[in-house]
Amino acid sequence: MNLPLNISALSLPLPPASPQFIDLYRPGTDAQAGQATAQELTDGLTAPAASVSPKFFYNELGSKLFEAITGLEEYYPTRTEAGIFEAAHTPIAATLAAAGISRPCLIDLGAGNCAKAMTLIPHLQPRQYVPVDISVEFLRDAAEQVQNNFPALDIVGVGMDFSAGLALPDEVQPYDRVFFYPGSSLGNFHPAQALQFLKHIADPAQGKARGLLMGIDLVKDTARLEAAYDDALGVTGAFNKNLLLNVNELLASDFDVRQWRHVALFNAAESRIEMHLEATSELTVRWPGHERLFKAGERIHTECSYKYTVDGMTTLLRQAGFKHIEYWTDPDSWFAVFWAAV
Ligand code: AVI
Repeated sequence: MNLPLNISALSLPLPPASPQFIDLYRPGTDAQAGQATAQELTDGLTAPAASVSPKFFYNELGSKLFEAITGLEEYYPTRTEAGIFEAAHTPIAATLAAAGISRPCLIDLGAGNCAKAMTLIPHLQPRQYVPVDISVEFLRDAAEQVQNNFPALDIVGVGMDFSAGLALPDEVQPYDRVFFYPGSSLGNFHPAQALQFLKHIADPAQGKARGLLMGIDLVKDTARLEAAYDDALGVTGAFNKNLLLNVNELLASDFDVRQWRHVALFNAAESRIEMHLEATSELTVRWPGHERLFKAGERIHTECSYKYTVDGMTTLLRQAGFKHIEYWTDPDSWFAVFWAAV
């Protein structure tokens, strides 16, 4: 029997291809990676001044809580940076073009929900988009979203901890690489580590970069800075405490989030916001082979968020070896977007 040919069905647009995805971050499933993570966490938790790296904020719930933070009234960085990109996308694209980069391979470090890159993609017209994040499942969904929005775009999602190195898989194009590092995430490194990281990007033998497009939060009044990290709704407090749930998962520890208080303060001498978790009473935390007693009021340092001046960041970029530096700011000079060419 001849079936009637459905012409309209044949002319429907094809669904977008799925992005490629390469997962290089497996602390929960890969025994060796799991051991290294457990050791790193144990070292921090048993140090006289306890600390946990801020990278442990970003399990799936942590990424969602961070996404919520970016929408808070008090958290000005995200919308201020978005305003700069909105106002300056033409000069930014022209600056890349002047450097001979017309269709970059855009490598989005700490891509999260990829929202920032999605606003830039129409203007920068990347040949390939490479979102990179430690929060693997969250990134997988975000990369799908980007593909839905840009069906023809070549996307290679990479799940990895890039604080440990920038060795990208072979699927990432080796030419015209532009590293995109928005959101002032560089501020979460100590300045010496930030310099190392920038040197790494500026070294063509390492990341094969042509340049770096980066957002940096600038020094401003203490009250505004502290409100951004201690919002009235308590979302940042939940984000901070969720780190303990992630540690429980990775280390099989028994932190009880109800016993901890969120603390955020601006350390002016170091030009950084510090986030801590403070024990509300004396308590003991246990995990396989270890335990730690915390006195009431004792803290775990969970994050530094350094705030730079334009001059300070320009100096750091030059020290790292970048040759040509430009920047754009908002009208209040709260935030800056830097272009640094290799
Ligand atoms: C990802 N990073 C740049 C954020 C910051 O502002 O340092 C993380 C954050 N911590 C608390 N709120 C947001």
